[in-house]
Amino acid sequence: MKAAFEKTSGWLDWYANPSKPRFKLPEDAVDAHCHVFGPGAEFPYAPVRKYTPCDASKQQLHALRGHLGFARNVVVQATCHGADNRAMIDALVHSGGRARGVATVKRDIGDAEFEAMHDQGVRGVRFNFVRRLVDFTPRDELMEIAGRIKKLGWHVVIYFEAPDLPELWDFFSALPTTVVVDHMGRPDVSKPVDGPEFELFVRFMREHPNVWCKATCPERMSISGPPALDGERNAYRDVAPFARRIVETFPDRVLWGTDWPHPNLKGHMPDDGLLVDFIPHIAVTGELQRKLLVDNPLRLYWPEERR
Ligand code: 0GY
Repeated sequence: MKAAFEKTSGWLDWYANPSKPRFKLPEDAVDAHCHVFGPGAEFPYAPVRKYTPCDASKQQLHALRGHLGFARNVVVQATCHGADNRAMIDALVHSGGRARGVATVKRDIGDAEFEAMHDQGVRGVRFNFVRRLVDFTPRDELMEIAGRIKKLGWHVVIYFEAPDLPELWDFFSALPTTVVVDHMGRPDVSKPVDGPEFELFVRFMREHPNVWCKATCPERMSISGPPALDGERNAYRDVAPFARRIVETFPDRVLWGTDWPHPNLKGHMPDDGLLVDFIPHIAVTGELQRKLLVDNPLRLYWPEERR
């Protein structure tokens, strides 16, 4: 197993030998937010990018899936590859049907390319509003893309940070598709879970039944951080109330993913086994876990298999 996780050096490397989670994932669980990087020699990084990752290949992603106990992946295009989706699509087409994807596209994309992507397993596009990751894209361009992907039955994934929600609210409200929010809209977890900032996000979901949310990335938001090296596996406690609130309020519109290989992360690299052990702290019943990990992602990404 060790060789499968062997990594390149350079930028803050992903955690090489993740522990085995104690939490046993339900059968057919989906890691609904993860990435591949390169390998750069085969799939070069975008000439204009905000960070350069170390390589993280499809084989390594597939090995991690098995190690943690997931059955499937949703591979999300990362900004370091820009709108060149080849590495992500390569991971889909070599997954034996166990991966679906979310792409980044530009306005000039042709219908034939959209259709080819659909056949390869893409089911959504990602609009990124995080200023440290991307330059500004005009809203009319994004709205035009959203209108086109609606016809394919795809959804829009949005990534933004909590202070920007008021300004983006109207644009998000006008999106004509299912909309999936990355990482709970990046709340500041030093603020109260029932304070005005997170209340606004909860209201946003409540008022928009087409909006889903990934209860992901505690490692990016946590101030308390991972556990000390004392065998304690209850990590990222300060994020749990936020994720738990979303999972319990909107149980049919939440997803979960590892975010492996954790792009652009400063500070510490999470042990993906520990991240999986975070799940029962945010989805505390078997039914909530099953919705979060199996029913919801299958409904969104593999609707043809709906049981
Ligand atoms: C994430 C988070 C980040 C990066 C990206 O596409 C990306 O580069 O998504 C981040 O830096 O917060 O979702 O993986």
